[in-house]
Formats: sequence, C-alpha cells, structure tokens
Amino acid sequence: MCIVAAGVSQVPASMALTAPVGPLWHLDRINQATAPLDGNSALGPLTGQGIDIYVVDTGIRPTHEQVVGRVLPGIDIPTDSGSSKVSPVTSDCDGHGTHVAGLAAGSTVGVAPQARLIAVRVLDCNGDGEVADVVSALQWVRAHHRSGVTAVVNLSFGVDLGDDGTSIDREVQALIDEGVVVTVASGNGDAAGRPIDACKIAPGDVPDALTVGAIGSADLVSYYSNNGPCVDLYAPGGDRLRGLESAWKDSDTDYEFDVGTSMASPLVAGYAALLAQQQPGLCATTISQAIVDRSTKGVIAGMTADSFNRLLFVDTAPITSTAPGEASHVMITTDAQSIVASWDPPCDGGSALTTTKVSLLSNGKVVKRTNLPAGTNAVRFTGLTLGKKYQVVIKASNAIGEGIATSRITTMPVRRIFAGQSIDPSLLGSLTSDLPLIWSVSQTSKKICRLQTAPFRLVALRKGTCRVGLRGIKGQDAVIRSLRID
Ligand SMILES: [Ca+2]
Ligand SMILES: [Ca+2]
Repeated sequence: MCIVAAGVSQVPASMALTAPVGPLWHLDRINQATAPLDGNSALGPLTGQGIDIYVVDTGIRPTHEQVVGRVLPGIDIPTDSGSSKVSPVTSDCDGHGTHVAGLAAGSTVGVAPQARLIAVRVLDCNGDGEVADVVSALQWVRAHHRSGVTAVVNLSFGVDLGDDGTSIDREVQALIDEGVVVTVASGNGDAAGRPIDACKIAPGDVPDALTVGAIGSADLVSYYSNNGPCVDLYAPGGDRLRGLESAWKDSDTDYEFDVGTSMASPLVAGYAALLAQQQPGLCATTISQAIVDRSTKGVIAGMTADSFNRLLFVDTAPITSTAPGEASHVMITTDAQSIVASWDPPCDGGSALTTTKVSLLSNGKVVKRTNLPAGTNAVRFTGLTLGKKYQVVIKASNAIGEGIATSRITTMPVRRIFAGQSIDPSLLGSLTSDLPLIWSVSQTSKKICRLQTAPFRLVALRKGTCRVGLRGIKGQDAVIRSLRID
C-alpha cells in the first residue's frame, strides 16, 4: 500500500535558487508570539548539537552546504530492495527529504543548526513508498538510537488508516515509549487537496506523536492542512503566496521553495532537538508536552472549531524535571539455577538516575530485591528454584522520585544447562518487546555450544561458558551473555 510524502508542490521547480539572505519567514515567525514579523529570526544559543534527528523520508543530499558533515547514512530500503536505487546510499533523488532535513537542522535555514541528521530512506524518487518499508525503517531506528539519550524522528508523510496505517502507528508508539520524540506532518488533504481530519491519517493519529499542521505567512491556516483534534500544533508550512526555502537535491548549493505540512513538521523536530540538547535525558512525552504548552494560543485564523489553535513558539527555557520513565528492552536469561535480567535505562526526566530497584517476585510476593547504583543495568538472582517461573519488576529513581515501574515480566522456568542437551532458545532467553530474540554464539565458545537450525536449538556440547550474543533487531549491538553449562 502506498504512502505519500506530505509536500504539496514545488514552487516553481525550474527556478534555480541560491542561498537565502536575510531572515527567513519560517524562522522569523517562530521566535515571536504574535505577528507581524520583526525581521529577527535568532533562536537563541542552543543548536541541537549531540542530538540525532532521524529524517525518515526520500533520503538526504549529504554534501549540501546546509548539512554537510552532519549527515549519517542510516538505512536505505528502496535501494536495498532494488525498487529505487540511489548512490551513495540514502542520498536523495526526489528533494523532499533534503528540504525537510534543511528545515530541521540546516545551518542557516533550519531550527537546530548543529544537530546530527540520520538519513532513513523509505520513499522513492517520486516521494512514494510502502507501509512495510516504513515499518522496517522505524524498527531500524528503534535498534539504532541510543537508549537514555533523547532522539527525534520526523515523519513528513502519511497513509490512510485503512491502508494498514496501524502497523506504522504501532512502531511510532514503540519509538516514543523508548524515549524518541516523533514529529509527524498532519497531511495535506484528500486526493483533491481538501483538508481532512488528521485523525484519519497514520501516523498523525498517534496521540503521543507531535502532529503538526501548517500555516501560511499571514498566520492563516494553510488551505491544504489537515486539521482536527489530532493536530497538536501548527507551524509555518507556507501557502500560495509564500513557500519555505530550504536545501534541495541537485547541487550542494541548490535551494528550493516547498509548501506543505511536510515543511511544518521538521521545524518542530528541530525545536525538540534544541530542548533535548539542553536536557538530554528528558522523556519524550515531557518534551512533546512542553512544546504544546509553550505554543502561542489563539493567533491562527481560519481554524476549524475542533482544532487546537496553537502555533509553534521556540522557547528554550529549561523544562521542569520529572521522575524517570520506564526501563525498556528487558532481557531475561536463565542458567545455573539463576536468572539474569538486563535492560535499557529509562529517560531520566531531566535529573540524573540515582538507583534502580529490581524486584523478583514469586506468586505475587517479592522474594528478592536489589538496589543498583546508577549505570548498572543488569542483575543476576541466584539460588532459585529449578523449574519455577518468577516475575521481574524494574523501577529507576532520581532526585525527584521513583520512576515508572515496568509491568511484571514473567521469566521462563529456572534451569541449569547440562552438556549434551539441545534446548529451544526461547526457554533460555526472552526480550520484552514485540521483537523476537536473535541469537548468535561467540567465536570463542564454538567448542562449548552451537546453534542448530530446523529445529532451532542451542546445543550444549561440553561443560564451560557458552557466550552468546542476543539482540532484538538485526544490526543492533548484541547483549553478551555467558551461559554456564554444567
Ligand atoms: Ca521574529
Ligand atoms: Ca499528539
């Protein structure tokens, strides 16, 4: 099923533009509450340095003067599948992604001029793509981003919910749960260009995503912008009178005007990167809420009655710290009559983690509990009852208070591993996510244990330490576990 980039049209594509001089209206507008433009487009001292913005789009021209030196090639699904190749990978044969990247983090046309841009190419040279490819790309982002450091993902495209958009929604929610701020274009109307309810479009309907509508240069809601209660806020996206000028694909000094909610969304992504730079452990939902709270209310004309009248306002005051979020990717293994649990630390809420409490429960009662210092993200519980399933709960704290506890995670039956056994790996390890665990055996352990396919088994060859690598997503750094074979 097709998804489509949320750009309306280039204005006009044949016009060769040079680097903009003077304040750009899209930046000028978002540093002041009310019109008219004051000719000042400065956004303050924050630059987004150290923060990653994933641009899931048509790719990025990595050598463009607006972004050069700050673009990391992420993943390129149309090239990998052979459906629409570009060279080098993740470069941009459409222009949309380069434009979006420039607005998020271009050195003079963008909001976060020193953020790193990660090109995640899912759309082809016409700006079209497939739902399944977007799902794969978002899983790759889940695997790639560093836990505990806020990252930003911009999605300037949409798909009708009925066209399997819910599978994209699930991945977007998973990203947010793992501490990633997700900005989404609200979309540019139906096939005839008439605005519709953004709640009917994925992934703009995901409540925890920041869904962005567009205004024109006169604070009038753009004629194409989808609307309704799923639009969290509006930002400059342009109209027939005025587009947004940003980088384009054809040369390192190529610029173009473009119009759409695609252009409004990356401005919010850039702002999120500024806030994340200032407080790198903030929870994604805290940043998103601050962006909504700080928007200017009631200045946009032409709104539908069911839309929130909120316009992006870049206010870089620090955000009040909160208790930590919830640990993710909890991995459990069993060997030697024990359980090992490890996890990715949660967002710290803007105040450093102090301790992590891990509880082991049996029949609903806590049987063991340990308080770990900050930075320790794994624990082994020993001397457990063979054959028994336990439950694990993890909860981090900071100076503000206790964070969100994980749900009770049921372990596999506790066991020992004996030489000569051939064991279904799902009885030895599990991961709390919708992703199956991918196993590998360390080179140094080949004489101790090996993996066998059809049926999939871990074969314990002899006594010793079987070092395995476990990951949730192909390409992710493996978690190394040492399983004892008795
Ligand atoms: Ca201004
Ligand atoms: Ca929302």
